[in-house]
Amino acid sequence: MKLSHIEHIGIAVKDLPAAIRYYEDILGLECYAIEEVKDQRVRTAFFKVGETKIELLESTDPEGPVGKFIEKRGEGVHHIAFAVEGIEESLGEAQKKGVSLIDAVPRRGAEGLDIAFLHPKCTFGVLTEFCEDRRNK
Ligand code: CMX
Repeated sequence: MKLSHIEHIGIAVKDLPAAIRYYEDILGLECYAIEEVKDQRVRTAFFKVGETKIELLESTDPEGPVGKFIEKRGEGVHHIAFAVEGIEESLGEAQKKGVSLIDAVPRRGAEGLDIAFLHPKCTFGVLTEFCEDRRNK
């Protein structure tokens, strides 16, 4: 499997504008994109820190993955996303080695990336995402 870097860290928040203010006013980062991902029932805000991004996630539906996460566990780190080369092969390899996949087939996520999640029960409690940018390929 080829993981090149941490593409982003997803952070669940209750109030997107308030969280954006923290990242901009206190940490001095710039929010460069806000995007609703209907399929995932979230509104996202992105910041760059070197090669890695911070993705803030505000739920648009209490029954969606982030809505349920906040209800159960409160705000905080929701997932870690690794940039991979060959997302299908990486998923296949993880599955062969006994990891349960949430997405057996990649789907389209924020920023037009192909994304897929591994189940946190098999990844030591950290929801893990693979993503691959194939927009210009
Ligand atoms: N990190 C770690 N553990 C998590 C978790 C997370 N983000 N979300 C849920 N869990 C845990 C729960 O705490 C629960 O543990 P216990 O059984 O010990 O209580 C267990 O997983 C099952 O949780 P649940 O509330 O019953 O939730 P579901 O089974 O309905 O769903 C999950 C859990 C991870 C399968 C689901 O959230 C999912 O499919 N996630 C992938 C998609 C996603 O998260 N999208 C949002 C981000 C999109 C984006 O980045 O654009």
